Amino acid sequence: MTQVFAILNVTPDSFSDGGQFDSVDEAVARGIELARQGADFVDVGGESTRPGAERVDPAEEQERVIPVIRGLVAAGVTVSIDTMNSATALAAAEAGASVINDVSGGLADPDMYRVVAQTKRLYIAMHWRGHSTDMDSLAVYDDVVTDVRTELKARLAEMFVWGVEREQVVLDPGLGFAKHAEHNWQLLGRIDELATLGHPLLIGASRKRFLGGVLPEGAATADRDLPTAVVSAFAAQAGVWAVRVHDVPSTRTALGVVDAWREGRSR
Ligand code: PMM
Repeated sequence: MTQVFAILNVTPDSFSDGGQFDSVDEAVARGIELARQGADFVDVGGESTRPGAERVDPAEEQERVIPVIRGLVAAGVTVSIDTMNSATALAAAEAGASVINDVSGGLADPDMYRVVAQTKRLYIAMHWRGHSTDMDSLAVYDDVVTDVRTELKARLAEMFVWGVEREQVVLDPGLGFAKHAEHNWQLLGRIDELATLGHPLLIGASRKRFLGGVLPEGAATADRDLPTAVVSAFAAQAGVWAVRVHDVPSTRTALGVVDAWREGRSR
């Protein structure tokens, strides 16, 4: 059964839901609602990775996310922390986060693998080539799928040196990170090639710009929830372990279709 990670951005500037939750209570309430809608994990992030976004000081990042994580964990919600800072990952793990979701795959902070090994949390290592400010110039590949696979393999080799266990690691192709639209579609269409690395995979396509390419010109960001849900269904069919989405109900419905299709009946 494909797992659903629901996005809870607690940043003032994130492109799709940022700025909506200006109090801890509201963010916790939203996280609880996401879990009630069927999210298996609520992925809490305090630093925007939107193209061109400025870096956030780790102390400020922790001020944003730690109270929210505590509130969600107290309410029985399974939490993932979306951070590239090892200090934030450690603080989040101590506050009860079960998963460390690192969009830099360990490249942004030389201490990350040590913290992952120490905390023994599940670790999502995403393919990444550089910070948001210079991401576009890094979107150069011979063959995007082969190159992403090779670069993720190098990350795996390095994290194992630091004592991270194989069973801890989930891989993610990093859609939209130093990738143009066609790169994202090729990674999705050939996801089986990344599966050969032998780790569970997570796909984060939700509301990303490349989905606009299948929508009419001028469509709103919220219109991307339909193509997001379709991607969730194809990802599930391809054996992907998890999808990371903004809108949980539409992805739950899509995954319900996949199950019914497979089993010959709905629940
Ligand atoms: N994308 C974003 C943030 N975190 N984490 C993982 N593992 N994979 C992703 O694709 C990913 C991520 C950027 O999107 P957002 O600003 O909508 O959260």
